[in-house]
Amino acid sequence: MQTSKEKGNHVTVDWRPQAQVIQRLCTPPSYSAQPEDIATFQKEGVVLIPGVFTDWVDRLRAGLQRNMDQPDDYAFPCDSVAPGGKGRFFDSYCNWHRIPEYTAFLSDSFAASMACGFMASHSAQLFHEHVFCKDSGTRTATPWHHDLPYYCVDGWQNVSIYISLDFTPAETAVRFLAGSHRSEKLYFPRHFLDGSDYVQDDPKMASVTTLEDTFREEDIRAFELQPGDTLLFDFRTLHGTTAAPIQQQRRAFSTRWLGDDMVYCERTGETSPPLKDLGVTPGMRMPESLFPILWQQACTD
Ligand SMILES: O=C(O)CCC(=O)C(=O)O
Ligand SMILES: [Fe+2]
Repeated sequence: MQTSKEKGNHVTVDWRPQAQVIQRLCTPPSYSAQPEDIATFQKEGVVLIPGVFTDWVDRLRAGLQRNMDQPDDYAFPCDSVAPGGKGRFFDSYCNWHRIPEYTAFLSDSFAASMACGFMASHSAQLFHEHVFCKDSGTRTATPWHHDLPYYCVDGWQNVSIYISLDFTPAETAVRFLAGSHRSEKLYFPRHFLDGSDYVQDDPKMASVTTLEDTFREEDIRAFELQPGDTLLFDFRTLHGTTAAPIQQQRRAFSTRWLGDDMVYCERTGETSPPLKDLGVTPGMRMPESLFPILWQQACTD
């Protein structure tokens, strides 16, 4: 059996945030979502909000640069270009408390409030951040997958807020299968290095690798992205990319959010992030000491 280490992933520093960092977080500002954007997100499982985080692009690029310059100083760096392949496909996650630009984004941007509104939740709990960089020349496709089966959480009220940090033509941007978040099917997670399925012994899960060819063109949502353009998508929405070569570096900063009904669950195999010893049992909310609730909706009823 191949482990995630052989697939480019490695564990470096402890991912756990210190209590002091959580205590220092401020109450972030509030965001007024357009009802039509929420409706698109609920119906399609993805919505593009142009330019909404343009003001954060320079700071997030600086944070990502730290992450990439010294990858082993941060948790879970991963390189997903196969040996001998061109370019670089880097990702890393669970470093929001170590990289000041990421911490500032969570504390001072309206991301938490935005997440709360789109999830139709009373609260927004931070799961983690996840950054991506494909360098020019990279031909490694992001394999089609959805994020929920990678995670040790389950439920319906969730969202990823994915901020593009570079101009990205639609051809190489992450693309989505509209409506797939409602299918109730779960597919095995896949390694980004080679698209192979994780080894999981769950009879309820299927392999998406054989399905890709059946996706209807009219259901694919692919967007050209400017820096600051932001995609909000459900943890269940299938997404991936083509293998078209990257012409110019394309970076992205994503935060993953849990709404009221999201609870800890145990998967039958490896999860990503590989979070251990959380002190909770299946069905419980994720512990706030590690996954802070950054937004609470004012109670109106
Ligand atoms: O940027 C990419 O190619 C992959 C992004 C992705 O899979 C995610 O944000 O969940
Ligand atoms: Fe993903």
